[in-house]
Parts: sequence; C-alpha cells; structure tokens
Amino acid sequence: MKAVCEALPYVFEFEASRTALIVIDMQNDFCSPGGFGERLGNDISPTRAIIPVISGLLDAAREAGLLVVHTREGHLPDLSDCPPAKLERSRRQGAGIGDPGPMGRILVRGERGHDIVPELRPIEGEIVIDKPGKGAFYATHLDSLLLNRGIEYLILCGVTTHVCVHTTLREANDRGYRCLVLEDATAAYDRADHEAAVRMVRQQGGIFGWTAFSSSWMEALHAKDN
Ligand code: C5J
Repeated sequence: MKAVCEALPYVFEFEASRTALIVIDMQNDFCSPGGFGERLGNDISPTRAIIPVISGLLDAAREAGLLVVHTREGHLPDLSDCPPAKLERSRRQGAGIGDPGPMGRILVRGERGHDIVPELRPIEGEIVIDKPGKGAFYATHLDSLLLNRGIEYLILCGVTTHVCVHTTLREANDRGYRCLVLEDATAAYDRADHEAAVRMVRQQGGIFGWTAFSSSWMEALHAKDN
C-alpha cells in the first residue's frame, strides 16, 4: 500500500520500499564557519538551521529501513575533474577551489571542509556519492545504483535549494523519478533564492515534482505501518 503525504501541488504518494532519502551536500564547506560558502560572503546560518531537521529525517528513514544516500560536491586533489570555468569563477570570488582554508583545501576530497557535518555523518551501509558538479547524477553512478535497487521515489533535502538541490531534482525528474522536496529541510544562503526555488518545483501542476514539510513526510512514513 502506498503512503500518502500532504504536499503541494497535491498529495505525494510513495512506496517506502522504493523510496530513497537523498541528503545533498551537507558539508562543512557549505555549512561551517570558514568554508567555501562563508568565504564567498554568505551568511551560513540558514544552512546550519536545517541540520536538526535533517537529523530527524535520517532517524525516521533509518528506522523505516529506507535507502539513504548522501552526496558531497568536491574535486580530486589535482583538480583534474574541475572545469576551468568553475575554477576561474571561484577564484574571482575569493574562494578558489583547491586553495588552502581553515578546514584544508577548499572543496577538495579528503579535506575536512569536504566532509559531511558531524551531526549528519553517514552510518555504515549508507551510500556516499562524490560529485564534481552541482547535480548528483552528472559523472556519478547514482542512476544505476537507484535503478538496481528499484528506487522510484526520491525525497530531497540539503543545500543549496536553488543550486545543488535543484540541479539534482531536474536531473532526476528527466530520468523519471518522482521527487519530493522538503522545504524546511533545504536551504539557500538567501531566503529569496530558497523561496523562489521551492515555488518553481510545484508550479504548473508540479513541473519538477512536489514540495512538503518534513513533519508531513515523516507522518506519512509512520502511518503506513499503522
Ligand atoms: C553550491 C551547492 N551552492 N551544494 N553548491 O555551490 O549548492
């Protein structure tokens, strides 16, 4: 039987056994002082504020036995997977990818800045997808991994709503996944960017999918067993 979640533009129905929780880029570089996001001149408080909400989602997903996937944006130490255009733009903004920072080299795999924030650290058995781009499907094996497990429904949370969450959402939508974006478990540094991105998901009858609050999704997940 499908679980039914109150959502916009209309209810989101999902089968828990075919659902994955996708936690996007909750890394020190986007959420912690001295990271890439803050060095670009942003206030990181919105990205920190969703940490407890996502922690609750992880508890619920783990308890229900859902597939959990964490993603991390970053590059190889030699930056060979970083397009020159991306590198140049980061340098212009004073937060050059690969430059030294308080948490190691900015957006480089293996450095502390690239790590997921301690509160949301993956547990054994959870999947971590390292991605060089904004979308989690580009240059990764995420699609085959989900297909091989029969996943059809994606629950998206993380940062930032209008950049990596949206790019992943759009990639997933074109691949046929049914996507729900949790609006209180996603964040952008600028509230207006977040709100616009959330609105875009559900416009035109759900052009990219659905939006809901985390509590509604967790209630639906819980209710399926009762
Ligand atoms: C950005 C992301 N904003 N994870 N990355 O550069 O959204």
